[in-house]
Amino acid sequence: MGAFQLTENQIDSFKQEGYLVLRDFLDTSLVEAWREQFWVQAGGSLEDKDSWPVGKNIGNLKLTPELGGLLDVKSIVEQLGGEQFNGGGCGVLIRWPQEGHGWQMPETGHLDGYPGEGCQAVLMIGATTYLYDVDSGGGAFVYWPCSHRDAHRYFLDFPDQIEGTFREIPEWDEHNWGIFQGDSTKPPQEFIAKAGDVILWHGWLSHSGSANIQESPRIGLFSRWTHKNDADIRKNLPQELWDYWIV
Ligand SMILES: O=C(O)CCC(=O)C(=O)O
Ligand SMILES: [Fe+2]
Repeated sequence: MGAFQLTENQIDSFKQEGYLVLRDFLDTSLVEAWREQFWVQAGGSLEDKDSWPVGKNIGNLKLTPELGGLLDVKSIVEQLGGEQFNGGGCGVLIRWPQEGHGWQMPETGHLDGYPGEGCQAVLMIGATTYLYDVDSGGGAFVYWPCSHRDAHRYFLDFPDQIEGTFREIPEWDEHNWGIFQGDSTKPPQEFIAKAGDVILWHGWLSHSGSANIQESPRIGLFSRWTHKNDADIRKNLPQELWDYWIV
């Protein structure tokens, strides 16, 4: 059997909404192998809450094989970017339970690709999965459907702000990342998912972490891709949102 490919409908939905959820995408055996590596490197065990390294800096965890290096994931990224996308390196982001806290949907998200938000580059696409099931209020990845189109419009209006100088404009003080949310943006959604479900998200999709008031740690794996010609893209922003893609 060949590597995984998205259907036309899935591609259309990704383009329209800026994200695509792939349920039950990863093998259970892979997720189990990652869990084992996670607890060895982080210290502790899921069963013993007192052993959790909450608040400790557990350094850069490295779970292999990396999410972005999996054949099926690479195959999708190639299907969308035609070998022009670089990356796939994977970060592990943990949201330990904060029981007793209230839960609120975050008010605004952010775009990755700016210092303090991961890599410094125009992000093309991200992929996220969890090592354990995440229910509502369980520290889910939160995203604003269709907001990639508003971010695109924003950058076409203010191309020099692609470098991150939007943080120096007066509107930033009041609206913060909300400046990227316009008429297309839909209300935020939590990525509520089983371990091994995957969400693909466009690099300009506003997103955020959220508080975990459930009992299980939210252990998220994040892979991100930039474009091989990132420097050119900054100088020539895509006039059509999909200019640097092959879909
Ligand atoms: O933890 C999350 O769900 C989101 C994290 C995030 O957006 C980031 O690290 O860029
Ligand atoms: Fe982010």
